[in-house]
Amino acid sequence: KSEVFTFGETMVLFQPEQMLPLEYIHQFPKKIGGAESNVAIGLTRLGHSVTWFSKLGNDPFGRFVLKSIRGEGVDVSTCLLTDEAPTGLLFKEQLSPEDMNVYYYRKGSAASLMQPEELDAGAIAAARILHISGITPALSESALATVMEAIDIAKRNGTTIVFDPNLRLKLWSAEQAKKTFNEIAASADVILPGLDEGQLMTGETDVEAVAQALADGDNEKIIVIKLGDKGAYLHAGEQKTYIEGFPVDRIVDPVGAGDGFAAGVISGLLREEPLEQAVRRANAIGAMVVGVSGDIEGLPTFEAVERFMKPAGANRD
Ligand code: KDG
Repeated sequence: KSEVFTFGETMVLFQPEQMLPLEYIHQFPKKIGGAESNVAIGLTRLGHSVTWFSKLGNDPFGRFVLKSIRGEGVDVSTCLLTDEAPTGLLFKEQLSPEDMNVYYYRKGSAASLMQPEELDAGAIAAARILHISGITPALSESALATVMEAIDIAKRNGTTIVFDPNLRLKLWSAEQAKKTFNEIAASADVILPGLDEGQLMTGETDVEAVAQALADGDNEKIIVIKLGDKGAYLHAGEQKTYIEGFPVDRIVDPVGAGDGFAAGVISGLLREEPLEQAVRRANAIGAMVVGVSGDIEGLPTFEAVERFMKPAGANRD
């Protein structure tokens, strides 16, 4: 059984190599993109065992997604291929380094048909961590029910729940997201929002007030607010501290940094490291991911991130 269980939708990602409006792009390298599989792959690179579940179309794209994730060492043995609906697709359009648009072709996709009873309850019960992203509940009523079922199973079996809101306003309204995020957050042990997501969830503006509101008086809850290149703010009981980010020379592709960050925090929890160290590594992974094109290509191995975190010159013997 794996240390971590996660599930969601992974799409075939068509990512042009040029910064141009999509109507002028004629060639699309074919990759994969999905927040939860990005986290799963990030974790396998860091040396952990992960099970990822999804429902994919029984089509060439579904088989490509499945083989790619399996090839990264993630356990995909409980995934389902269905003839009922196609695999979702995603196009990225980059107009400047920081300005990335995404176009989804995923409505009614195979993943949106996932059902609570399709989850491997035994794998969630046996895992140390269940990772949930706020994208899955936006896919459909049955996907939302699947998220709630996974949370129930984790709660009954003492599996730690890590929640990354991952707000996607192309999938649902801010009001719908706010309601569901707060429902999930109430059950989560660890919450990893961006500042904008934390603000939406709590109605607070200030970083520290957002964290305080998310913890909601629960001293056991760990809140880590992502602050982009400024790093992150950690709030865990009495521990309240800003943890500085790492400088990024050149942003190539900002998508996927949050997933790398989540993998860093989860890895630290599995290694039972001090939280500050886990968040520092998460910051480092986020900085490494944005320097590389594609969602997963920049995710480092444990050794690579350790090297990256050393001050310049420190790795010379
Ligand atoms: O976090 C990166 C994801 O946004 C990307 O991989 C695509 O899963 C995706 C989504 O639903 O936006």
